[in-house]
Amino acid sequence: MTGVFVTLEGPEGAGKSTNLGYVADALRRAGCEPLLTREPGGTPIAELMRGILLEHHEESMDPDAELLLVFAARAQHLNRVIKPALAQGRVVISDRFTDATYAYQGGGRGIDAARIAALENWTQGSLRPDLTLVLDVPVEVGMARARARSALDRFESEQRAFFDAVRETYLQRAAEHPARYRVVDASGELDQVQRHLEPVITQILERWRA
Ligand code: T5A
Repeated sequence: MTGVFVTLEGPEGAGKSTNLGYVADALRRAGCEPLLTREPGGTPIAELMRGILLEHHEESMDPDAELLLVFAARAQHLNRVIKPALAQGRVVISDRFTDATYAYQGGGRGIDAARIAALENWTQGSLRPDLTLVLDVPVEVGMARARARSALDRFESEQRAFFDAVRETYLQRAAEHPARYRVVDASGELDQVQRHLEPVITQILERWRA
């Protein structure tokens, strides 16, 4: 793979979608047209799976079913969209990827990380993001933003302990693998957050040109 694979992660309401647009605009100004995508989703079939994952259902979703559906959507997305774009040398920026599975299904639902790692290896082989940007925000700040924006989806309707575990898992993973992760404080005003993104944008461009 000759392209650059970047993922944006963080708890609910961290500002991933907002800042993805900012990063993409900066790359375009530098002559790099990134492929922007998201998980769960990113292809028509994977977006159908996203609907099942995010919508409320009368029946509660079994955590294993949730985990497998996340990876089913990922297999579709990876093989139909991400890998072909990387093979063409493009910068691919995904709004969430497998770190979200460790955070939500692992931290939040309590599924053993080894089971997630087994599915990660099966679905992705050796492919991992080149750079993962974690937008970190306290749970109450992120949830206030999410509530102000729209009705809460199935994940956003979880309890406080779930979100604490999600945030904690992201920070733990970033601390364990500092070479791949950049943690940015996303609790401040947008222009302040975006100033912190400048070194990340430079790093993406350097890798893309290398
Ligand atoms: N999921 C996903 C799993 O459980 N396992 C997995 O493996 C994967 C891949 C969908 C859900 O799926 C789960 C996790 C998620 O719950 P999603 O579509 O990324 O994932 O959904 P959310 O995380 O819910 O994304 P949001 O759209 O809610 O949050 P964003 O993208 O982080 O935030 P954004 O940019 O939309 O901003 C939210 C609001 O805050 C404002 C924005 O204007 C917007 O109104 N805002 C700020 N306001 C003030 N100051 C700032 N600095 C601000 N930044 C943004």
